[in-house]
Amino acid sequence: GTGKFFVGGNWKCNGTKDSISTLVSDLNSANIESDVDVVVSPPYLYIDQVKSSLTDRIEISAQNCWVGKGGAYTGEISAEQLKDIGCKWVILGHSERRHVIGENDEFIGKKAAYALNQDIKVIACIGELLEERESGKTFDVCFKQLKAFADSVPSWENIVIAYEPVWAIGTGKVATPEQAQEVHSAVRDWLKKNVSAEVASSIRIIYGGSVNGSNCDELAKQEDIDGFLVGGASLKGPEFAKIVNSVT
Ligand code: G2H
Repeated sequence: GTGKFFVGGNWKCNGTKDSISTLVSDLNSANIESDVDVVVSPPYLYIDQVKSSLTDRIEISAQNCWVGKGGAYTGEISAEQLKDIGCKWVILGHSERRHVIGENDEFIGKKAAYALNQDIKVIACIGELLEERESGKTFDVCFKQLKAFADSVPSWENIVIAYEPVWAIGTGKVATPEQAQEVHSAVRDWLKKNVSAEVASSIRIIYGGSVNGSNCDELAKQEDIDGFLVGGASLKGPEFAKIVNSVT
């Protein structure tokens, strides 16, 4: 890829005030290469704590947001509120929200459009289930998910695409560098045909799914892998820093 290397840490529903304070101080003291964008995504409740203690070198993302303007939506958090608290990014379409919570393509596309309109940048996740891969549907599924974003977003300028094969998430079964590269390259090709050559060549396509300190270097060497979205391994400061520094 051509964009700046991008590494996100998705903390998911993990952490306490104490464990997050330790993680933040590990991140603050880590040596981070200059040529990489780094973002961490704490649970909503801890964003303010992280924002007030973490180095500005690392930006903050939410893991979700409401689909429109805030109001009578019990339990939800709006893009306006994320912006208010200094959060620059939001992860949308993560497989856990698609497959555990039940969000569909259209709803996720609307969320992306609304967040972008509020100046929140989007980490747009796509990826196939194991049975979809095994029945040869990987590209169909990823392209359908991409199309839902394409149909609703005003521009791709503030979007990073995360390819996260569901069978590789939290399972320890990382995609091989070749498997990831194959999909990343197909995604870029889809964007070229369906959006524009400019977007296809400039957008960052990052890989997620059991990335760790031992497999990051091989993955990072692939031509179309522009960074990572890291779950489990992002909860350990030194290991996350190693992944951030796998920029080639
Ligand atoms: C994929 C990834 C981070 P993990 O969900 O988004 O998690 O690295 O734990 O597989």
